[in-house]
Amino acid sequence: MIEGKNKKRMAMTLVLALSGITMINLKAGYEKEKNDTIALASEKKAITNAPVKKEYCQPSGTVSTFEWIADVDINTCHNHSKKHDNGYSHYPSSGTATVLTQGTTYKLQLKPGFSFMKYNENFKVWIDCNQDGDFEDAGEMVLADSSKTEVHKQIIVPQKAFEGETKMRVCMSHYPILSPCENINYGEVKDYTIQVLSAQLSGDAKK
Ligand SMILES: [Ca+2]
Ligand SMILES: [Ca+2]
Repeated sequence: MIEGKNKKRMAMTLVLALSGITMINLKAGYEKEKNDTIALASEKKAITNAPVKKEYCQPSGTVSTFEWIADVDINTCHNHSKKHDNGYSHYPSSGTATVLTQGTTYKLQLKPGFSFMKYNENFKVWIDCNQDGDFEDAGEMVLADSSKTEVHKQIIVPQKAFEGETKMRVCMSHYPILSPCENINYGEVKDYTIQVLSAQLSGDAKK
C-alpha cells in the first residue's frame, strides 16, 4: 500500500514537474513572439515615418528668351544668370548654394531679365522642407509676389524644416503660376540645392 502511494506521489511529482517545464517553455515562447512582434511593429513604424523621396517634377517646354530669372540673392547665394534657351536650370552644379537655418528670416531678392520690353512677372518660391521630393506640403511655398523690376521680400525658413540638403525652387512667369510643376510658357524655373541647419546648432536664430 505504502509503495503504491509513493509510486502515485512520484508520478504526480513527475507530472507537475513536466507541466512546470511546459509552462516555462510556453511562457518563453510567448515572450519571444511578443518581443518579435514589438520589434517588427517599431521597424514598420520607422519605415512609415521616414519620408519617401520622389524625383522632383521638372517643368519643361518653357520659353526663356524674352524674360528669365536674372538674379537670385539669399544669404550667401548671389546667383546671376543671362538669357538661355532652356527654361529650366539648376544651381549650383555641385555642392550647395547656401546654408539656411530653421526658423530664421532671410532677405530674398529676385530680379527678372528682359531681351526687349519689360513685362510684369510673377514669382513663386518653394522649399522642400520635409525633403520628400515635392513642393506641395503645408508651408513649403515661402514667397508669392510680382514685379517688373525686382521682388524684395523677407522669407522665413519654417522651424519644422528638416535638417540637411534639400531643394529651393524659384518660378517666374508672365502668367499666373499655378503649381511648382507647371510648364511655363514665358518665364523660367530654377532649382537651388540648399542646406538646412538646425536652429540649435547654429546658435544664431536671427539675421
Ligand atoms: Ca515636400
Ligand atoms: Ca509631399
